[in-house]
Amino acid sequence: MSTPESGPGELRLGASQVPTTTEIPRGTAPTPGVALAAARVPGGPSVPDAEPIALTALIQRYANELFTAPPASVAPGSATTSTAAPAVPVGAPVASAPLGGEASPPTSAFGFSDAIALPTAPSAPPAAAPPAAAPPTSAPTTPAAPSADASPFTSPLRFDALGDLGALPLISFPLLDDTSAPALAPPAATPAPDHALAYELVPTDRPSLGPVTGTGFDPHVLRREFPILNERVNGKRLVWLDNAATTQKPQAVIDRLKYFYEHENSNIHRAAHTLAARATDAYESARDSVRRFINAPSVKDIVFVRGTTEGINLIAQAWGRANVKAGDEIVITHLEHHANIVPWQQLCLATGAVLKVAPVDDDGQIILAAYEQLLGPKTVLVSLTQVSNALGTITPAREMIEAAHRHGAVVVLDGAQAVSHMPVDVQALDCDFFVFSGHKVFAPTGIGAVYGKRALLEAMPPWQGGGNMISDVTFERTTFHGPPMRFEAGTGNIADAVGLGAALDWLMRIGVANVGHYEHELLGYGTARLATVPGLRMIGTARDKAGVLSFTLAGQKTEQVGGMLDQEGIAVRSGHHCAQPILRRFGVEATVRASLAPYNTCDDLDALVAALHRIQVGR
Ligand code: C6P
Repeated sequence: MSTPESGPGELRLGASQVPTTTEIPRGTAPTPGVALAAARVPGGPSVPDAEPIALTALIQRYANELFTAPPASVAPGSATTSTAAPAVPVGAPVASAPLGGEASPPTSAFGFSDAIALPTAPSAPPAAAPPAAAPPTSAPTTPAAPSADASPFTSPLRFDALGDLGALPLISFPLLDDTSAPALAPPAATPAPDHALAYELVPTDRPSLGPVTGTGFDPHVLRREFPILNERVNGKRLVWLDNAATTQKPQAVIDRLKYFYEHENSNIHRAAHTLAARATDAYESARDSVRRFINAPSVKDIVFVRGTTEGINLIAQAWGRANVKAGDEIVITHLEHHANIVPWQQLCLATGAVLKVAPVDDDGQIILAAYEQLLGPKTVLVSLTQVSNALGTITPAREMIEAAHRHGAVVVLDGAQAVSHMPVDVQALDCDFFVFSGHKVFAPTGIGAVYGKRALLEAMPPWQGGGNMISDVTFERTTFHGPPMRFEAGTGNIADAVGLGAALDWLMRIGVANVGHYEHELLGYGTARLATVPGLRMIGTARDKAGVLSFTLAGQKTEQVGGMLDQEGIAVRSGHHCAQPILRRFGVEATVRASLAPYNTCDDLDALVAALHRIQVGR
């Protein structure tokens, strides 16, 4: 295909120019283990907010007593491997060191408790938790025998006591730097299903496609973990090809949510009772799953948000407002989802900065030379997608980040469409921020994460104010926690964060690289089969693509095609995919988009192609 060297588009959005719409010219060329129930002072005073200094002194005194007290008892059989830290049963409430001769209430293994304000303390720890039902596991054949107290889903991580809290080290405790954390032990009660084993040696049903077996992966086995795939829609087998919009959830995630609500549900970081400790452990354990999934250096670098949209808005508001000024330049690409356009436009409008757009060629690939020409001394930020949701293009993110860094710009990587298709290593990519949504990677909706380099996060002001993110509030002033809590104001989506952790653990067990290899085969198969449909135009023909087959059908409206496919039980998305600029780059307002996940098979694509043939011949 031809590759026009069209010039870069440029949006000038000075504060005085406030367009209601933005036009981009067509063809322009995207102490370990110590449970800090210390804050709870048996019989202690309730402390009014207006006395922060007295409160600080009080807490510091009790905290000091706590940390000179003997460590909590070591639970036999604990999964904890550290010799430095007293072991705590996974997910179980932690018996804290006695204060004043009385046992403190159970506290999260992560050391969160802000029970200071409670006027009285129980004279003994609460009764043991009711016996937990045998927890569900993602592998029905796996024995599951948790102890009554131990959530099978939490990991024995620890929070540092009184680390670098700064102003008021009383209530919550900084996340351990993972390099010093005890090695993670898999939850003893739920050995991971051995996907590699399960998927070995299963012959593909399309041998001509190449060896699916070579990936050690069988989609037919994987499908059994997704109950929704047994649904019938309009009397037909459900063919779910709308994965770029949202992925389906494996049994492991469904079970994890159920377990949370049946055994752990509580608010987190802020109570002295057993369920708060369980919920806090589950939530913080999920944060560590995110860290491992994207290879971030520390859990301190992971902020939970609602999803990619909220994550990018967080960066635009918190980092952007503090660092972008009139005349600065922000570079995005023509491939971006609206979530990676609009927040930057808003920032430009507020600050007088200028938005620039890196062009793509006729295959939907970034024109690197044109991108590099956009970079200069005024470039303060580059924000790009790793995979286009509308075309499937995989951008040369590493190269683009490197180029941006040569000009001193900060780089945001939108990983929404990447995380389910390819391994992500934020340290190898060297992006400054990375954002993704859980629901696109087999986790629930309403939860996602922002990774940020530590120095950037620490220098950023909070973007929302409220509970959970403060270390002290008076009517005169407020001091904030460090990251990540500084950016998690209010009660978050606790259960779904736990579900996200379960989804990522599940995917890591399968191996994202295995998924990527398999989907690559599937994409090639689908592309070839779709080419047989009369009047079909593929939109997005990049050399490197992931997961997306976007097309138009001559003589058919995309929404009608979507409706007709639905009649056949086939779910695709038709429309502009919240990426209008890139579709207009190809002269269309909408496409039909089939998007892939590892549970899709050649049969799914055959069903799609057969239905499209029928549509085109009017049957
Ligand atoms: N794309 C799609 O059907 P949220 O909605 O916050 O989870 O994700 C926003 C987003 C950001 N970037 C990219 C590349 C995306 O694909 C999306 C979401 C969905 O393509 C819903 S519009």
